[in-house]
Amino acid sequence: MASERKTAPMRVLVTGGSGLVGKAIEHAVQQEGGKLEGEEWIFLSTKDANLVDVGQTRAVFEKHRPTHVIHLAAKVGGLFLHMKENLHFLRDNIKINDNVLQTAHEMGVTKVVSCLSSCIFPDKTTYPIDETMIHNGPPHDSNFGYSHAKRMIDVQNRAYFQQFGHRYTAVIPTNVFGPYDNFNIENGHVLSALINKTHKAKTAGTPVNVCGSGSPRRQFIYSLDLGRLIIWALREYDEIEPLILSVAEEDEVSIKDAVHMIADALDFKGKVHFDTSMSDGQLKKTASNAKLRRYLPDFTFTPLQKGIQMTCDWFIANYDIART
Ligand code: NAP
Ligand code: GFB
Repeated sequence: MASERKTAPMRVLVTGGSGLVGKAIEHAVQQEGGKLEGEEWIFLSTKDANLVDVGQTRAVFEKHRPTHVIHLAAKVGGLFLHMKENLHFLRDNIKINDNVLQTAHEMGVTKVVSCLSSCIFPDKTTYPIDETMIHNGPPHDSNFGYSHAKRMIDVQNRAYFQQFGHRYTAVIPTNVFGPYDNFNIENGHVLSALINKTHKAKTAGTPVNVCGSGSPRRQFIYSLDLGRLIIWALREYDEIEPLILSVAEEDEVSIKDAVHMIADALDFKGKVHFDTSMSDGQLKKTASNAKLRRYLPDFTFTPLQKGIQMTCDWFIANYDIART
C-alpha cells in the first residue's frame, strides 16, 4: 500500500516492538518500504522500559519524544494462561495501557494506535461481530481480565478525544500467528503451541495432543499482514472508533482444520489425539472485516496454509532463538 507523507516526518514509538506483532511491523518498515524518508521508528521491549511502571514509561517517552505511538505492549497469552491468571492480565494491562496513553497525552503525541483483540467481544452475541458491539455484554469468562483491560483502551480513547481532541484509536485483530510468536506449549496461542507440539511429536514418534474437541472456530491473520495493516492505520485511519483487522468470515477454520494444516506443513503423519478433558474456550468469535474492506477493498491476505508453512519453516530454522 503506497503512502505519501502528508506532514513532517514521524518519530514512531512501537511499544511491544520485540513481540510477534512488533517484529512483523519492523519487517514491513525495514524490508518493505513501510518507512518514509526522514522517519524514525523505535521498537521497544521490556529491556527499554517496564511499562507497568509510570516512571519508566515517562523516561522512555522523554528519551525518544515520539510524535506517534503504536501501542502493542501487553501481558499476552493463550487460552490456558488466561484461565490461570485473569487478575494479572487485568491489572498489568490496565497499568500498561493507562501509563502509555496518559504519557502520550502529557507529551503531546499526535496519534496513538493501540491493539485490542477479537476475544474481548461479548461471548453471547449475534454474528458476525462488528466494531459497534464491543461493550454489548460480558466477554468469555476464560479471559475476562484481559478483555476488560482492553475494552478500557476504547473507553479511554473516547475520553481523550472528547476532553482534549486527541485522535487516539485502536485496531482489533483476530488470532495472530507468524514468526517470533510465543511457541511455548503451556502459555502460547493455539497455532504456535501446536506447531511446537507437532514438531516434538514428529521428532519423538509420538501422537500430537490437541487440547479440546477441535471444533472451535477461529479467523487466523498472518502477522506480516497485520503489520502492514497497522502501519496503514497509523498513516490513514482517522476514526476514534476501533477497526477490526481480520480475514473474511468465510476464511474462519476449525481448530481441527488448523491441526491438519500444521501436520501437512511439518510432514507429520503420526496420530492426533483430541483431549476433550481440556477446555475449548470460546467456541466462535466470528468477526466481520466489512469496515476494513470499505477502506482497503483490494488488500490481499496471505492464505492460511501458506502462512502456516512460512511459520513452521521459520520455527524450524530458528528453533534455538524461538520462545518455546
Ligand atoms: P507478544 O509476542 O507476547 O509480545 C508482547 C510485547 O509486549 C513484547 O514486546 C513484550 O516485551 C512487551 N511487553 C510485555 N509486557 C511488557 C511490560 N510490562 N512493559 C513493556 N513491554 C512489555 O504479543 P503479541 O502477540 O505481539 O501481541 C501484541 C499486541 O497484539 C498485544 O497488545 C496483544 O494484546 C495484541 N493481540 C495479539 C493477538 C495474538 O493472537 N497474538 C491477537 C489480538 C491482539 P518483551 O519481549 O521484552 O517481553
Ligand atoms: O489461541 P488460543 O489459545 O486462545 O486458542 P483463544 C484456544 C483454542 O485452541 C481453544 C484450542 O479452542 C483450545 O481448545 N487448542 C487446541 C489449543 N490445542 C491447543 C494448544 O495446544 N494450546 C492452546 N493455547 N489452545 C485468544 C486469546 O483466545 O484470542 C488471546 O487468548 C488473543 O489473548 C486471541 O486475544 C485473539 O483464541 O481462545
